[in-house]
Amino acid sequence: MNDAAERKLALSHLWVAFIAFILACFMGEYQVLERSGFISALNSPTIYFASVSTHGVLMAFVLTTFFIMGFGYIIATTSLQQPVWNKPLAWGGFWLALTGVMMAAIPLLTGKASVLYTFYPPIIAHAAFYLGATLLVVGSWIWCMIMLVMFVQWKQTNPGKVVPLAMFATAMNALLWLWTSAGVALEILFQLLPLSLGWLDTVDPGLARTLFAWTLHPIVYFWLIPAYTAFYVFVPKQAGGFLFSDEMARLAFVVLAVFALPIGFHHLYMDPEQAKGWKLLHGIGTFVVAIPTLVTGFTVIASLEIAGRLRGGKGLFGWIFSLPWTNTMVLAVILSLLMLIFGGFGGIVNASYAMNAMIHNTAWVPGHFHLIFAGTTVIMYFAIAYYFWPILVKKPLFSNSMALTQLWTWFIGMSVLTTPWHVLGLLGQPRRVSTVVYNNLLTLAWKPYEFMMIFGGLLLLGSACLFIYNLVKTQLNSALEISDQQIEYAEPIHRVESLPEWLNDFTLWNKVIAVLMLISFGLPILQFFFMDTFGSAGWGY
Ligand code: HAS
Ligand code: CU
Repeated sequence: MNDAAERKLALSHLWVAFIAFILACFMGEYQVLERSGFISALNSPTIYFASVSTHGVLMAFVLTTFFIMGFGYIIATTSLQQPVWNKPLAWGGFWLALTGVMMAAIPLLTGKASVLYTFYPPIIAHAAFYLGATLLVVGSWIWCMIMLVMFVQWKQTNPGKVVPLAMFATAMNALLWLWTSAGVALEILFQLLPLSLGWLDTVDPGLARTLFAWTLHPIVYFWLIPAYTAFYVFVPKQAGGFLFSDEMARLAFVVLAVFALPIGFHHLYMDPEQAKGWKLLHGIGTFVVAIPTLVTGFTVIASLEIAGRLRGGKGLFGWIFSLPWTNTMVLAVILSLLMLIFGGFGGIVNASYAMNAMIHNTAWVPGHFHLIFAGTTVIMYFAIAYYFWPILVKKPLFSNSMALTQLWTWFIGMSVLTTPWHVLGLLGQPRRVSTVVYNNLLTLAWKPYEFMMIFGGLLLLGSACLFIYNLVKTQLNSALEISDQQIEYAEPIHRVESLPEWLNDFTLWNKVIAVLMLISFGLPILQFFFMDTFGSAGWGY
């Protein structure tokens, strides 16, 4: 990246993401302390719910959206070798999204939007929260448009050529996000915002939850795709080898996008508003969307094996030890995959209709998503940042060993935090409680696990501080600038000379998504308009 303006654009996005992240980490540690009940001076459900709502919004919406936008600008310019299309518009998207975040922050921090990151009605927040969320989404739509325009422009100037894998995945993610965010946009526009402004007296929470489910599943793949992109396009090269299969990677991204969208009802298995047939249909789709993750695991491990053997590793497992474990990208992918084993296993339990009854709305669920999002996914955000920072600020990384310590402590901290969380869920602890004020044998059995979670949280907080410290020190380093470092993309072991259009373009897939969405959400949403359902008045704010 030689253009200073483009580096500034990417850095600004990434800094907003990481500032949101570090603030949210402090809140996370406060929350485990508060919930444990060990420090009775804290004991304020009001502060707890304001904090947990802000933590969730910062992590799930601000860290992710800004990170993905910054990541996208870097991928698009470096893989396509063309400048960002319409930079003023890109900055417009940035400022719009940031204004949205600031706007939502006021009600969040003053306890007027303690509605958690899923903001299910009938609890209702101050209108500024919904307006802020809307601006954040609209800002991200601008990014989507820029990604898709750059994708199309490149294809027009390079007819018949294969779109670089990194850009294929990023543009796919932009398309996925446009579809994904439509559900929550409809919910906010037609239900939550009018209700919070007093223009409506009641809303149908069943419809709201259905619209939110439209967004809630694919959004997790929107967060995940940059991590998988790094798995495929950076890891093999950093490990000293080749990508096992470029085509397999594309297929994984296609299946992720196409099947992530029509399957939100596994979040509603225990809800009454949808019939069981629809839930079963979405349940089957949920298992289908686990397949690209299995394919990804296979391809990435195969790529690592190629690298390990090229580096002299022998035997069935010897190649693992000859991998460059001191390379941040390689260490991160290993730790990420390890967390994916149990995080993914938890996901399969959740997705199994009958077993969902056992864990739904228990502490198991935050255990699942902290492990697979904050673990598997975010550890790759760190590795990407460590890789990009020297290129963006043109200075060497302040400390590689500190980065390695940070990745290990994040992994250990996340394991120490989420293992007890899963157990607590199985012991029947509900999710989303601020504290337990009564003592009986059941709740007393929760105590040791909550105690462990405080340590997990502390390790994570320390790790997060190391991460930010390393980036700041890198940027403020007065050492000589390095000017020649460029982003290096992995080569596939078999060069791809040409591809069928369906692996090089989205037109077909966009149509397939439209049909699948119509099938899986058409009637389930329409029913609310021809059945008499009860409305519910908003409460809270
Ligand atoms: Fe999930 C709830 C099902 C993946 C995030 N999920 C959530 C929520 C979030 C979330 C945020 O079906 C909470 C929403 C809320 O607040 O209510 N999830 C799944 C399934 C998958 C899955 C089936 N989730 C994710 C990812 C997330 C995420 C990814 C974020 C990034 N999830 C559910 C369900 C619920 C749910 C239900 C609702 C629960 C309820 O009742 O409320 C799958 O995509 C997972 C597939 C993964 C695998 C793992 C394969 C393992 C591999 C590793 C191999 C590594 C090796 C080690 C061998 C099947 C590939 C190699 C080692 C070396 C040294 C080289
Ligand atoms: Cu889901």
